[in-house]
Amino acid sequence: MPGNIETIDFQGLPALRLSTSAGASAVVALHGGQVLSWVPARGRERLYLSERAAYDGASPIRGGVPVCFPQFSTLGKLPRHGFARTANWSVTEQRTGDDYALTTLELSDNADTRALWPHPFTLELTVAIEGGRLDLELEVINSGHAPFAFSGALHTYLRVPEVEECRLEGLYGFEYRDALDDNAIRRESGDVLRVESAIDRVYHDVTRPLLLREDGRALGINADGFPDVVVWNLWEDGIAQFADMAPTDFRRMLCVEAAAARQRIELAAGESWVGRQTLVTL
Ligand code: TA6
Repeated sequence: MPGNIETIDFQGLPALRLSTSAGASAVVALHGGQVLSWVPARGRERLYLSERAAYDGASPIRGGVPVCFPQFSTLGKLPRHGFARTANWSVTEQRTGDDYALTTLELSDNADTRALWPHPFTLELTVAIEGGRLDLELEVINSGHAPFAFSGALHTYLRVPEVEECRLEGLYGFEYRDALDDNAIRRESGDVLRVESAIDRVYHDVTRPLLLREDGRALGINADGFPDVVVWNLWEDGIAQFADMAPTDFRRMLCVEAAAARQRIELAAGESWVGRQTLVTL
């Protein structure tokens, strides 16, 4: 049976469910162009999605892979993480084959976005599943007549059985900004990063694939185009400020984000940029 893509109602919001003959699946909401679920072939759910997430069609959905654009976090005057994750995207492509399923969603400037950020643009997010892989590709197109600069991320919430038993490998030697310590700039000295308290770091110019080991499994986390990697877990004290997360949810998630956070990316009129994140079960 070839791959399949169906339109579904996910908690009252329109979404696409992608599935393959090998048993992989993903759910992508049109709200925010947000991947909400990914199950690799012969695997289990690999993305965290809060049971307390809001599906009101206006708020950001807590979990999955929010698209942060044209601003990462509070690095500018826009709402935190920009407006793409709360906008309604449209489906422009759906493709399936014997063992894959792919869809592309699009967001272009409109009166609401221009009121916040006066630039014509188009975003295209392509989501593809095949076997044990999830491929995400974000294309940013400057469709205007003037240059613009943006920051952003694929803000991936990985689902883990117990965050304290996770080991993230590959960040050794990279410089990072510690958002929890007055934005101090440090260098990762360990081969393995373990999360045993709150962490909110932007690792700069990460040129190596990462490996998340947990529960006897490994997940490859590769990025292309995005120069930075953000690692975030808000831990026990921090989670109290999030009404859309259960108090113990910090143990079930770890954000490993493909980001352009340190420096904004400049795009000349008519230019486009592509950033990717690939997750692969090993
Ligand atoms: O990517 C990490 C981060 O910037 C944290 O500082 C925290 O703000 C997190 O994103 C979640 O932001 P949100 O606006 O989704 O609550």
